[in-house]
Amino acid sequence: MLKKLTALGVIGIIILVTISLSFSNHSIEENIEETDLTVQGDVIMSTKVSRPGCEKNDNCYTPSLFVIGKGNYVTWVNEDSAFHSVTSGFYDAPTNLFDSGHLDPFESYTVTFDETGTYDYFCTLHPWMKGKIIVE
Ligand SMILES: [Cu+2]
Repeated sequence: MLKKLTALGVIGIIILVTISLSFSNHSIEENIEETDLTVQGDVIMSTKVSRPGCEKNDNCYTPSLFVIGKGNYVTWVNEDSAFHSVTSGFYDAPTNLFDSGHLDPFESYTVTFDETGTYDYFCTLHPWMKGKIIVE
């Protein structure tokens, strides 16, 4: 009887340890996934660009001019605390080639450029925000 109880106890402990280990493994995996999801942006919308002024230093989008090869992509990351957009064309003349819509803080947006050319873009919320992609 005592042996049976001891055996049951040992089995119980093994089960508990297995369960707790699987939980801790799970949380470690989640942390790694979150780290992997941190997007490295090519072009950043940095803090305070939602107020006029950044256009004087041409850094509303950083860098405001970005050159890539044909077939490559550009990722924008909104590192500001305000909404911004990445919209092709100019504020008074959008070209409808791409439009991120309103990007939340720390949201990213990626566009692949398959054709060479110069692509101007702007922010629909802040007319002074302008940038340019050159695809070679
Ligand atoms: Cu903006």
